[in-house]
Amino acid sequence: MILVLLPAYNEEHSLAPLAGKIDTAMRDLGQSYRLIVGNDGSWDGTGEKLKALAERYPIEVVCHKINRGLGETSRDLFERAAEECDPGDRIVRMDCDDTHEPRVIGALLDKLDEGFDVVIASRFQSGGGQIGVAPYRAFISRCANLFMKVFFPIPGVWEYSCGFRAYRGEVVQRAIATYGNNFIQLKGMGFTCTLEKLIKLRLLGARFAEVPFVLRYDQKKSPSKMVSSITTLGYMVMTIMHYWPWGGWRQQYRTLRGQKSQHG
Ligand SMILES: Nc1nc2c(ncn2[C@@H]2O[C@H](COP(=O)(O)OP(=O)(O)O)[C@@H](O)[C@H]2O)c(=O)[nH]1
Ligand SMILES: [Mg+2]
Repeated sequence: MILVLLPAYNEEHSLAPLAGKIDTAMRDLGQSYRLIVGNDGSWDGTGEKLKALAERYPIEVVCHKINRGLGETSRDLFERAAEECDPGDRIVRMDCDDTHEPRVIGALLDKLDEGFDVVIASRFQSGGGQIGVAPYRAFISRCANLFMKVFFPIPGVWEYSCGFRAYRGEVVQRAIATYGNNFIQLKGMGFTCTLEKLIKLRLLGARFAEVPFVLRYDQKKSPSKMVSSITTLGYMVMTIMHYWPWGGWRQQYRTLRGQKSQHG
């Protein structure tokens, strides 16, 4: 079983094409799947669109009446997935804006099967890239990813900011059992949660890999909701929280892992 998590904020135009493409990809792979969509206080036609799509596709909707942001929505989606999945199931998280092509899911799952816990769809692997991204945005994104590579080096990982990833169900369950509400702690910090999940899983000893992926920003049907100021602030706050010498995450969770292994 594959659980596909889709955080959605005003994505009325991309949900139908995306759901159709996910369904085709899953049929091609011979996989059963369920979509869990976080409708985060959308005020366009997202809610009605989801009701109509639920008649054709296996869709569950987690609804926020007011917009709570990507952090809180991701927390709800990952907690729901952890509750619903068996340890051997896989969880895929993608954007809802039709820029993440579902046919990449096959390569993500194949790589998970090689023994990785998290596989990232990466613009920075050979064969990957991006179409339709403005040069300024591409530059900012490259700088942000290099910043993350320097401060949070993870072997095999170059793509930190793209949310299109596959996770082994068991590793997400373990993360939520360990961190509780703090799996995604920086909830009000824009898109920082995408990086925070990687770091928290890294602290648990997860194994990471990437597969090449082309971001199709030329297909984007809604304006970007990325607020670069708050996300940049979030990255800085995260770096401080991680490295803080008196009880920062690195120290705190290293101790926690040590205690767990001592108690078997
Ligand atoms: N639930 C929720 N999802 C959001 C919010 N902001 C953005 N998203 C979703 O998160 C994903 C990433 O946002 P997007 O605008 O595509 O960012 P970009 O691709 O980096 O320009 C999309 O699926 C959005 O619908 C939010 O406030 N709440
Ligand atoms: Mg997007």
